[in-house]
Amino acid sequence: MNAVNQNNLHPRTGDALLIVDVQNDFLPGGSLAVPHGDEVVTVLNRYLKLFETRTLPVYATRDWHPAQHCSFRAQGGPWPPHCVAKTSGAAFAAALQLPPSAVIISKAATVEQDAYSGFQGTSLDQQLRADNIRRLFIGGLATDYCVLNTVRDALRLGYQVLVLGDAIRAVDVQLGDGLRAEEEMTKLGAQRITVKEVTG
Ligand code: VGL
Ligand code: ZN
Repeated sequence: MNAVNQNNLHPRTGDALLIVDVQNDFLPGGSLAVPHGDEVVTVLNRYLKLFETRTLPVYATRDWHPAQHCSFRAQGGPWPPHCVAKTSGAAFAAALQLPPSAVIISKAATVEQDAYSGFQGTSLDQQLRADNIRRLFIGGLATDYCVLNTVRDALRLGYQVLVLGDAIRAVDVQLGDGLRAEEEMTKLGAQRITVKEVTG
């Protein structure tokens, strides 16, 4: 990676950090634990510091399900109950240093709708447009579900997308799901970056 490319990765006006679903239920010990999900937090905290230093906006999505959500097994869905609104499982990871100014985007908050993408059924696109955001730094959980679908929608909506490769982890229901998701995001036009390339 040459110096010019490194420089282009520095957060600047028009950029936002978009943190996807870093919630207790997706961390080890949670009801839908993503293997090594907790490892994204320290990397995301480094990005949070970079964005805060530059007074650039931070967005954080969260799964915010009702207790009888359609994605839960009791209702015929694929998942154990997780991220029930207002429970500790739905809270952001305690170690994640979200600033008070972070814009919180709640999704899949009605019984009948699931949403893997932070754009689905939310005002995320409108808010990003109002903030004049053109480029998104996207990391969080899980690579093969909410990160993948958020990245797909972001690209479709015309945002430039940098996927934080060392700040995502996969559920891997099927072995290789996470790697396939990363390949798809790259194929669709997202650029995979690591924090070392941004700060180094
Ligand atoms: C997610 C499964 C179910 C995610 C949300 O945040 O990736 N995965 N609900
Ligand atoms: Zn969910």
